[in-house]
Amino acid sequence: MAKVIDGAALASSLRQEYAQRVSALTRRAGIRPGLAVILVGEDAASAVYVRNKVRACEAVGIRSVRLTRETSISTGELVALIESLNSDPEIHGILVQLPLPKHVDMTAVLEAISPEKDVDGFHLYNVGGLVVGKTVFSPCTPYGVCKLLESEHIPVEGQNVVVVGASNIVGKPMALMLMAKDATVAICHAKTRDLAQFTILADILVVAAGVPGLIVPQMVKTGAVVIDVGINRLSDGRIVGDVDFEGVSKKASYITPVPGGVGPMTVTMLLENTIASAERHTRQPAPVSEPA
Ligand code: L34
Repeated sequence: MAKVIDGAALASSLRQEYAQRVSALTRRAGIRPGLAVILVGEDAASAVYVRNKVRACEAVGIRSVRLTRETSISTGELVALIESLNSDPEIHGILVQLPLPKHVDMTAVLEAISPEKDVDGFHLYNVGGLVVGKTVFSPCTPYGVCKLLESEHIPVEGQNVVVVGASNIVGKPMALMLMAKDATVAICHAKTRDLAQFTILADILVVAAGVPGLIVPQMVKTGAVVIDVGINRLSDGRIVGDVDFEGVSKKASYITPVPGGVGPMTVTMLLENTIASAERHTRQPAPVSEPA
């Protein structure tokens, strides 16, 4: 039976550390990290995620500003809102919750965010940084997955990693981050023929496809580490990932649950990025050691 990786527990222990980092920053530099979260429209899942983010900010002492806008907002109006946040010295992080309504030019919106405040890591500058290994802000979901692997001391170097899903939010940055740790990475997606032929080779299988029940035990190597990034709401109200948790648990060595796995870590990495942004803003590195 696989060990279930408790993302909620790791998230809460990291948040205790972050609360101390926030109070140290306030003591040392008189700065309180500030995050602006922009939520457009009525997407129910987005509303839940944003609520979780705002609550998590409160719990560690980050000031959060939740800006909700109607679905009808134009690209220009969103860009103007972002520009005002770019020049607000009390805001260290700006996040536009995705997905945006179809009529909004997402690329234009993401490029409007100052790269120094882009705590999601979605601006082209930060995407490029990730590609060449000079990351400023790591995208929160794949960053959270890396922290989960580290916390369990799961080696990545030289391992076969298969990422299922090639989105800009999860799949692509995930592949880059694990490549940077010297894994052998394959990315599969909706057009991949015979998915099982790839997944069966994975020592570490990261699934972010948004298809409930996509990964069944026959597709998983015995002893594999299975990270389920999917969050699907079934018609009966249940929330499940992309992996047949019951079945795959019997074959894997580690598995993440949904909920309580990657989701809470996504939120937690946003806190870390926001604090790091505020720390950078002071341009004063923390003292390496206390004077005797
Ligand atoms: N800009 N858009 C932007 N940044 C992001 O990092 C996200 N993502 C994804 C969707 N859009 C985004 C999130 O915030 C997914 N995501 C996210 C955030 C929080 C949780 C899941 C996904 C989360 O809190 N999950 C809980 C359960 C939540 C529930 O009840 O539905 C969990 O335990 O998995």
